[in-house]
Amino acid sequence: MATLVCRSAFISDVHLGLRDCKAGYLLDFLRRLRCEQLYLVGDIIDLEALARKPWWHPLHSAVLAELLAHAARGTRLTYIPGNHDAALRVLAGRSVAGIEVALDAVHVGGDGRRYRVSHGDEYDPEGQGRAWTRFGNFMQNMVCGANRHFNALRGVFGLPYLPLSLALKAQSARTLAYIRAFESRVAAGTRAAGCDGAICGHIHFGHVRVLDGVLYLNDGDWVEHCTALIEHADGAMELLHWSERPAALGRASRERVLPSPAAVRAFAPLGRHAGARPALRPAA
Ligand SMILES: [Mn+2]
Repeated sequence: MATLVCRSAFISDVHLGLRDCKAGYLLDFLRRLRCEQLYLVGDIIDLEALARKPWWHPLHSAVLAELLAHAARGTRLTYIPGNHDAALRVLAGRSVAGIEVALDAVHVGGDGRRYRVSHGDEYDPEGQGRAWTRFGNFMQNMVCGANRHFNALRGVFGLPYLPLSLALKAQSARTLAYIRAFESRVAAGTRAAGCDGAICGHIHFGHVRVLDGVLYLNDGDWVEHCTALIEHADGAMELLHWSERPAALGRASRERVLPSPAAVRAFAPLGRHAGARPALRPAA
């Protein structure tokens, strides 16, 4: 089994306990991953959904077991709860089964860059956050339902998993406006905090970009897009899509941030960037 060796890795918005969590793909990613530090950037267990409608799958238990196995092997694990697992914030400052729980963290990259790591819901303004949640729930039901049928059909024909909502999100002006505004608020907050970059999740839209002089790195989600952010030994950051066909979606190095051709196709707004570079393969 090919392993993916890196310095650190960031995943968020796994939503264990939600039917649409892509636990199988995440399990494959975690079993191949070998890193020094693994950050769980919020919404890992969807306590909100579980309170509404209790549902669980053995694969979701397997994901938890694999995370504990990482901790047992010596990987440093940091769990930063999000808004769907906010109840776990009371454990901040404690170590649970070898996993450090924190409200946020500062990650120092291999190249010396300082990143503020947080789930990202703190950048949702009160009113807009609620409107987004309502709209998000509507989208969630619509898109995840359609996504499930779409990919079940693709599976019948032997085609690999393809997140349907990427295309839909890129088509929705309202969604894109929300994403852009969120990214701007994160960038402003990061600059004010004196960090070189932000690493977050929350909006289920993985993205690597320079914004107002800081790096905006969103690790995406495992409900639809199956993306993770990994850091190479030299500090380069890379957003990966992980299903039957793993692909690099974007990469940030010390000098510049450039999207891969896959990202240009998948994330329409990135198409403005010139000089896309070839996709990078995960370490074999
Ligand atoms: Mn969230």
